[in-house]
Amino acid sequence: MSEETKAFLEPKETYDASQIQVLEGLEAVRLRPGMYIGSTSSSGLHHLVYEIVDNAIDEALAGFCTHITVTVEPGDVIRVSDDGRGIPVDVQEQTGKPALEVVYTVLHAGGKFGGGGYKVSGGLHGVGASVVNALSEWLEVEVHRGGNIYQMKFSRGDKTQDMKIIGQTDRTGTTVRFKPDPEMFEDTVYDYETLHVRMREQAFLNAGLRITIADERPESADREESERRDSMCYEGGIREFVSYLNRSKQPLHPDVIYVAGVREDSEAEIALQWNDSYNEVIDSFANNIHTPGGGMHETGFKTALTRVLNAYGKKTGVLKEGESLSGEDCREGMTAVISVKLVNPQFEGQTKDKLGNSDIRTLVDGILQEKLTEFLEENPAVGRAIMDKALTASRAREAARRARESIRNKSGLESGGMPEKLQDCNEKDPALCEIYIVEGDSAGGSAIQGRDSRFQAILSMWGKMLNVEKARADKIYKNEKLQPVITALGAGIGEDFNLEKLRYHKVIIMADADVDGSHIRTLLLTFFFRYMRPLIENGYVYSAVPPLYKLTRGKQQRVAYSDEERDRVSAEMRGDNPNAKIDISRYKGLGEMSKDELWETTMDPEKRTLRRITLGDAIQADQIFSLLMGEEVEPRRAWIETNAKYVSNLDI
Ligand code: 28F
Repeated sequence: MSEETKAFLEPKETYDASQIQVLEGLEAVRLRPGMYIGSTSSSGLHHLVYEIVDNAIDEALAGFCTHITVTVEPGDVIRVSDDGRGIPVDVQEQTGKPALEVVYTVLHAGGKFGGGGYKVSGGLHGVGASVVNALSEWLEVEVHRGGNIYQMKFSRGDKTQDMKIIGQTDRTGTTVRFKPDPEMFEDTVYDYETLHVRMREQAFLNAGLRITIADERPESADREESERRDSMCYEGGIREFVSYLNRSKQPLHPDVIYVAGVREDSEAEIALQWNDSYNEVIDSFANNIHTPGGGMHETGFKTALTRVLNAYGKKTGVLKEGESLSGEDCREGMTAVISVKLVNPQFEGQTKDKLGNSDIRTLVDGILQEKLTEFLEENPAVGRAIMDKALTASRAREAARRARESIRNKSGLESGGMPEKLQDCNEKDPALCEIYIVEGDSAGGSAIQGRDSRFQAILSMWGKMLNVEKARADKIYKNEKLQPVITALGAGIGEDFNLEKLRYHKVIIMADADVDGSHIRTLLLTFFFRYMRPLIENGYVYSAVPPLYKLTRGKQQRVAYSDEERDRVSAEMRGDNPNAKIDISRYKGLGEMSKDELWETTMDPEKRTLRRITLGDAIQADQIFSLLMGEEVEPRRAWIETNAKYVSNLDI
């Protein structure tokens, strides 16, 4: 052991008060992991990676790191590497320990220490490296700094190897490897696509930073792919983010509009572009943290946008005396990314995904007011295109209002007049009622016979559904396929949507696990997302999970919902008799299940699995939908190609 290493090891022998505190700190993480990473489900598992990457990004924000690499190694071990300055290794006066050790063992002592970066706190974010350490079966960190390579190891948060020098180097940077603790997580398998989406988002938000992600796991039964690798670097930052979000749409003006500004310790940047679709997409971030709940930055953006466009319309004479555009008119077909950086972000709401700092509203409003006005004056052709879009939107909204009114009046007259395709339940209390929206008449038939009619209603849907993307709101309200859904749910639509009138507190989509099934699911989710969003936000939408396999041994029958379960159940049924013949058949669709099978496997509240649809699922469906229905051929072809593999996997 070198003298230098010895010097580092020296103080740790003293078991002082601060060390006791450290132990208590990480113990708390293992006792209540959800408090620190949200959950111990797959989302929490992925969160571990984001925590480590966040630290590397802070080093990039401070101006010292240009490349971050995230690798999924065999066995779902994660390796994250950066080319920053390397975490400091000198012994700290207060603790008597190397800074590196403190970063990995003291709660809330992550890399959030100013130094040019922004303090990121609140919500689940920035809880730091020590939380990842506490929740890892093992973790090792290697720092290249000052010519030396330092290494340190831990297990479940406890140090298993003191920091030592293991070699020499001519570069600087930090590398962390960890294996999430299977004792702490329900599932320890990483999903490459989930990590990819997140890393791409971070690359867009940090212009010029390169993030590489690689999958080194061998291919598995569930995953055909191995050795995937994606390297992302966007010099244009959020401008390119907007182009990316609009990739399957027709833009109404060639260049993405970009405005930015700074005030005191806060800064904001906004990129936006209109396309010929009817929906608005606003993705907002505070300190690189996604805020799907919106908040002050979005409010400032919306108010200023409406004000600027109205003023511009008046000034150019496009808007006549007494005419005005609503906020929604202005945002129809608009895709925007708002990214703000501030010192003390307040994340509010139940899911802590809403920014509460009101001075940010003023900042965003001010920047947009000044810079967008200027932009429109300098780019009259773009201004004209935006005004045309907003005016058409305004007229269509008026037509939709009239159509909606006629729906409202009708349902008032034929009070309770329910659609023909609805087999309602007897119970009337919405909290106790469920509605299954079933694809196909034969599946619908089995569901009607198999259900518990006391509280389960069935609505069959069949045939090709309306293309929600291309249709205007007024057409959607009158559409014959969607009308029964609207009427059966009873809560109205769009601006009229009223959760209190909802007739069922479980809206369950039951569709096959094939291409047609996923098509109908995507359509319905997109429809709910765009026109009944509170339904999803309040957790009322579910997906039924029908089994994939039927296993038969003599008179004994079981079902399995995944390949893994099929193998497990088959082994169980075989028991000690290795020669037993087990017949395994694959369910081709809901339609081929008997009413009893359907009830037992998919509808009986005692036995079934329901998957609650999250806003994230719906946003994804909405994106896939735009891609499938949009004008652009190339992204659509790419999606079908990628998913064809998935589909053929399913059909084996
Ligand atoms: C793979 C994950 O965690 N990278 C990091 C740094 C660099 C510094 C730092 C981090 C200083 C005293 C806490 C270096 N030189 N990648 C990473 N790179 N943290 S985390 O400082 C942390 C504080 O204790 C760093 C000078 N200043 C800061």
